[in-house]
Amino acid sequence: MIFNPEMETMARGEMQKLQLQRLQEVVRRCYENVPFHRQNFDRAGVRPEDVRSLEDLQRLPFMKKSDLRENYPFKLFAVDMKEVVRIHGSSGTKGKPTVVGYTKKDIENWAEVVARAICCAGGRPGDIFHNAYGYGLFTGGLGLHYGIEYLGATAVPVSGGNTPRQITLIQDFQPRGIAGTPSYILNIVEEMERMGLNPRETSLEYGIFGAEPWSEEMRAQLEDKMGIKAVDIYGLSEVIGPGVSIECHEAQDGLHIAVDHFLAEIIDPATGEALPYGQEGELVFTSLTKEAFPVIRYRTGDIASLNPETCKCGRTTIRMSRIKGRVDDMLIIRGVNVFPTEIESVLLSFKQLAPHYQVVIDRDGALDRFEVHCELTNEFMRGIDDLDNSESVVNLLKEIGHMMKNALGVSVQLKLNKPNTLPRSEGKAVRIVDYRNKAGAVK
Ligand code: DLL
Repeated sequence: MIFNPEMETMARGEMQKLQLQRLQEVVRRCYENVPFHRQNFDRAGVRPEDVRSLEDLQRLPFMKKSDLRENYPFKLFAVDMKEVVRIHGSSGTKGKPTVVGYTKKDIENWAEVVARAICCAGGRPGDIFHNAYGYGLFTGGLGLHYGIEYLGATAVPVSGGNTPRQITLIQDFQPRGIAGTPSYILNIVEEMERMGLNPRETSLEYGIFGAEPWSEEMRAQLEDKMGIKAVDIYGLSEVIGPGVSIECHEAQDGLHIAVDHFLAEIIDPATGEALPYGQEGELVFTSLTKEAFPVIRYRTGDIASLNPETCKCGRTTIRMSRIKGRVDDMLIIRGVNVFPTEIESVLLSFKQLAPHYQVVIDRDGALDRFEVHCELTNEFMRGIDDLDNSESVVNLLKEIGHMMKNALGVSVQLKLNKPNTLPRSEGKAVRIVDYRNKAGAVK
């Protein structure tokens, strides 16, 4: 089911006309109402009337996360505070949180794009929907929640954590759909297995997973263990929250962007130059309809590429690839660029390993030392008393090391741990632990 066929299947030329009209309006509103934007435009020597075509977008200056911090909390809002009905933000692990605001209309648009997203994933009105995203300042919980209601489905607002209760509610309420971070959903699956339940035997048919990078191999494991279709949902609070883009259950091949609300570009992160379709680079978004907190050319820090081809599901919307990782999370191991998702792809192709891992970085004299910590499965551990002196462990280490070297182009130090030793997440998983600057620091 396509929730909003008019927007989701509009001919490309028509959509571009609508985008241009909305772009011109948002640029004018930003220039007139937000001193930051006016100064940013003036510095770049452009004025709102210079935007005459979609290509002119490239003349406009970028916005970065630091602009949000410098204008904390409300200085980037483009409407009077009386019109702001909700605030969300990021957790702010690196200093002040970043804060975003919504008008009534923004909340309605957001609910609509999330309703579209749920349909894209295979959901429909009347579904019972288990929402395991955290409720609070984080956009995941409330973002999904309003979309579920807008669709005419039933929201179960369980939030993250208290895993045994989640399992009871799944058994008792019989939901068709579930949402959460892939790492937390795996946690639920593991707990079910520990309780002697078969996660394939629930009522669940589809899962909407995102808010953190994850790999095709992780999808295969989740689909197999749960007997569901798993799709990738993307979004960020600065742009709106979840629902900026999502895969369709028919193709599971790229995430459909809600292009009537969000204009995407890919740029070279080093030079800021726009890159053509198909080429990988940093995703940049311009919000076309947001009232309280519009963004113009916001640099997300996320690495992806764009694909303009019409999808087999019938949607004409531009699709983005799965996020490879964040620019900040790219590891440079002896000169080779490596994203944690690439490490994940290799680890999850070994059935002897559980789908949990962390990359630990430390200083070794003048050099950085990278260690990939992973966990063995209970099945593999049966019959092994001493991890350090087991021939099958030594052989497995060799095999993984070999495959890592082939896939990444560099060898990494591997550390195999006993089952259930690495930390489990209730929200976004911590994949990189960086001890180089501070003891115990987490990236
Ligand atoms: O994570 C919004 C969200 C909630 C998306 C629920 C999907 C589902 P923030 O907390 O602002 O917002 O974090 C945004 O998370 O810039 C990406 O780096 C990362 N991210 C979000 N979705 C994905 C995804 C929410 N599907 C940041 N794949 C973004 C990879 C993702 N990374």
